[in-house]
Amino acid sequence: MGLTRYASTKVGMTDIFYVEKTSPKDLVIALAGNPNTGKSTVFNALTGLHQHTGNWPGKTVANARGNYSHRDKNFILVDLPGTYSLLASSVEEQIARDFICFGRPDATVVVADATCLERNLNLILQVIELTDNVVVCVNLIDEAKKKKIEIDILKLQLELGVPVVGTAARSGVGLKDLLDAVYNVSTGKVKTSPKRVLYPEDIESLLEKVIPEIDGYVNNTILARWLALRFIDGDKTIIESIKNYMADFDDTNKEKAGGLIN
Ligand SMILES: Nc1nc2c(ncn2[C@@H]2O[C@H](COP(=O)(O)OP(=O)(O)O)[C@@H](O)[C@H]2O)c(=O)[nH]1
Ligand SMILES: [Mg+2]
Repeated sequence: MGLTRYASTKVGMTDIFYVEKTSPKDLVIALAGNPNTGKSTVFNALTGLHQHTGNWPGKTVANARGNYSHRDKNFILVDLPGTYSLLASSVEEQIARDFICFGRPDATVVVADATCLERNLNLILQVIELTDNVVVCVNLIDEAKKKKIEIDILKLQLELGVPVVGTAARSGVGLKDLLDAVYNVSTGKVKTSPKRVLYPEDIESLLEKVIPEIDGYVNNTILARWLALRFIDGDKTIIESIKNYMADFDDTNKEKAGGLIN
């Protein structure tokens, strides 16, 4: 029966992903990015005074959530810890990964630094590997301009297959376009076609064997591929997260998943 219950409601998730909504129609947006890309600046510009901060449950990592409205919708923005990757090698990376993976936000915005885009692409590609609903916010375009760096936003959008918006968040430039892009992706008005990394043949053929083992329990082919990649990678933290966050993943399945890793 897979994870239908989990996927269609948020029942069964532990506190860490609990996002309080004022209406079931509220949309949850995750804000990811490398440290110092302007994530908090974007967060503050969009949510203003409508925010609250604390720690992630059980962790000493800061957690900020806030609300904003755009057109006919209310959005809840969750500021994830700044990370360079989602490979869960630190508690920050694990929170960011698990929120995107198991918290199932309606869209994820990846804030990137226009002055060193290449370094930021690592995280962007990892997020795209995990979910379709991604908007890339290339921030600090004012700084890039000063350094004579020009970003071809449309080309980047074509290459990635998800909407890309250029912003200078500190001065509010491009935020309206960002709001529109987030609205369109999270409401499904715009369908993305993310370009996913294709791995060497030996890995792809392993994936073909592992994915069907997982498919029955994960009602989402992207997630199945991503989980299979983690299993092949030998990532044991993902087993812990599955046990914690996938309510319908019963003991037999957990053992099976554990077996795949060994
Ligand atoms: N010039 C410029 N500075 C920015 C912009 N966005 C953020 N900053 C500055 O970059 C620094 C890091 O921003 P912050 O929002 O704290 O980054 P975070 O670590 O990703 O949350 C701060 O000094 C911001 O004022 C921008 O678009 N242009
Ligand atoms: Mg910050």
